[in-house]
Amino acid sequence: MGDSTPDLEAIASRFELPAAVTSVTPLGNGNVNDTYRVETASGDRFVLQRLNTLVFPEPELVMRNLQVLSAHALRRPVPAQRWEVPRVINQRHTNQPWVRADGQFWRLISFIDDAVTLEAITHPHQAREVGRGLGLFHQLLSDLPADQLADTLPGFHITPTYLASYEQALQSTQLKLCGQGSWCAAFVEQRRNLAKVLETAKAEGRLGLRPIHGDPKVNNVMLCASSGTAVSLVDLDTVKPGLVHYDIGDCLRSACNPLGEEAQSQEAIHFDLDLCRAVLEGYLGAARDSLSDTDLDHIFDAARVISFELGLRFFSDHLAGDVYFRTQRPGHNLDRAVVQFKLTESIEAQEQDIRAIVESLR
Ligand code: GN1
Ligand code: MG
Repeated sequence: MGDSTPDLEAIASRFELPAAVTSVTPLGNGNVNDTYRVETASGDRFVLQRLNTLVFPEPELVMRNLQVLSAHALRRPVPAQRWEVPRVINQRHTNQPWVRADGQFWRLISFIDDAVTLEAITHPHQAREVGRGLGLFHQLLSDLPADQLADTLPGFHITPTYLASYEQALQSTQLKLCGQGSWCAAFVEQRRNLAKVLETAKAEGRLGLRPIHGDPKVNNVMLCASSGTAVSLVDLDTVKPGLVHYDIGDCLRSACNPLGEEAQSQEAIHFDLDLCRAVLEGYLGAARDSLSDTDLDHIFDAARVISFELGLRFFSDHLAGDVYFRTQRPGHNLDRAVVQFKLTESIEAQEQDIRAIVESLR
């Protein structure tokens, strides 16, 4: 990322807008990109984002995936209930859906009005809607061939690759492990075999590639401000071919952790079974038709391995000096890793109950 402060209003004004820009203010709290809300004199709102090109080295491909997704959604029948797919806005007088300024990559997308996001879930009703939102998204994309999307982030959610990077980070770190750090290292050591569970199922042909969202955590599901129903999935940078299990696992690890991924009281972290049931009811209610029995067999593994994987990613980044995820304080990524590993432990301790929930919803 460049160090100079960009002129956000000038960048926003280079896109095709209905009226002059009146304000640009920070929006949300993503760990990778920078996001702003743009307001115009006509009262319209948009989302301006600077893509982190260290994470997304080919941002044009990210944009192309977004356009393939929007075009596909437009070809589908209009859903009975409100459901919106964020629209890409082009640069003024061109068909180019991005602006490059000072080596930085910017894009503008439509804003989902009358909708809110949650940082953590406290009630099963919210969990059901978050699950339903992901289910609608998967259902919408279930007839889009995965090869129409580019792989914009090779290795993303390939857990064995993260394990290999972790080993490198562990060997080359300047940090001396003690306390929480030693606990995390021992935690990973005991679970080396877990890392390959989904990749083995893929390699053996038991699970297949489909278009996925890639990052369906709770705060990427927009809920109607008045009714609380899911109306959109946002943050579409990680849309690409993958296993729907990466998404199901990511949604479960995020939605069933009532204390949230930034929790300070790590001893109290737990995976909540009532929320798990609600997420899966919502998800399967919308997407059951697009899943095979084998897909359902791997839901427990998905929740376990994606929680473990995110812990591994945070821990590796801590060891590497916080180069990937944005941090607010020293040790932030280590704390985040502990939260995900505690969540993994809680998932493991409740394996029979989680499998029983999936069975009851088959
Ligand atoms: C990152 O930037 P954000 O918050 O949308 C990350 C996800 C993680 C998430 C954890 C491209 O997403 O994979 O699950 O942080 N995105 C990327 O909060 O690495
Ligand atoms: Mg994201």
